[in-house]
Amino acid sequence: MTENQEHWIKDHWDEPKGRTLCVKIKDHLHSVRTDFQQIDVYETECFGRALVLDGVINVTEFDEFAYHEMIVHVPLHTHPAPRRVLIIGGGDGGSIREALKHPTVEEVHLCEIDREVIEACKQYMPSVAVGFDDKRVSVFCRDGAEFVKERKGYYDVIIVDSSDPWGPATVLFQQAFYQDMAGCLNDTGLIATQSESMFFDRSTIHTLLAFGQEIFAIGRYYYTLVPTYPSGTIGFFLGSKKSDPLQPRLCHIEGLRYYNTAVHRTAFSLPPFVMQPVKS
Ligand code: SPD
Repeated sequence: MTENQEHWIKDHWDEPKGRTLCVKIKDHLHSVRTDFQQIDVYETECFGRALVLDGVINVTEFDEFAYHEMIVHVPLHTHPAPRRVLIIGGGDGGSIREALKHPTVEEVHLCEIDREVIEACKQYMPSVAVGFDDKRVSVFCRDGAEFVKERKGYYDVIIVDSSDPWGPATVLFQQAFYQDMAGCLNDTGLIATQSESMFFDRSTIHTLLAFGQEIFAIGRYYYTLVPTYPSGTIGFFLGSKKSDPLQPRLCHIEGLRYYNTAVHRTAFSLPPFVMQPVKS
């Protein structure tokens, strides 16, 4: 690495804390500065293409399935018959792709603040940006925190497929936003939100669980394994008004690579350290 620094992606998320994850670059395919963030797409040496937002790896072709299948199929198999789904963030399209696999789903609304993320992924990551042309999908390039204030009682499932809690995503990790999402769901609705790593971000997880469990009848953290995120794992908060995420519907979707019913149940079994107090 030392001989050729500029040919490595050096993930910025954990760098201030003295750790990072490096991925060797073959080619820099795309670079654009938008009103919201810096967007880059790289061809990497061993993980296929990578979408990098403000210096942070958000998606690689190698392991995105492990993230998108778990952020989508866990809530959609928890709900008895999901019809209306809202995805906040998720401009790469991976969560749309997975949501459309559910036969009960009639509407998928994507609320992505940065249109350029969608455009970059349509052009450079076509295996992820699947489904934008499906007639069930509507795209809103808006601020998700504002969007959820407007649609009371409409959705069965809301998925917050966000980047890390800084820049445009900061507001998506706040209590007021969770309160507004609860208002945007119908009486049996539920949410799943990107909620960071149990190794590196336990105080964020504890905060989200504390207010999430006040707002929702059931609130739990579950996790997946993503080698190209710092610490190799990332998790989600699942907040539900009624359905118990530990009692999923059986999975009848063909061709999934990470999610199945056993993985769904196991993902909620946390090692004891996760809920232990964080030493400052
Ligand atoms: N530390 C990186 C976390 C990135 C989470 N966002 C992924 C978006 C994939 N649709």
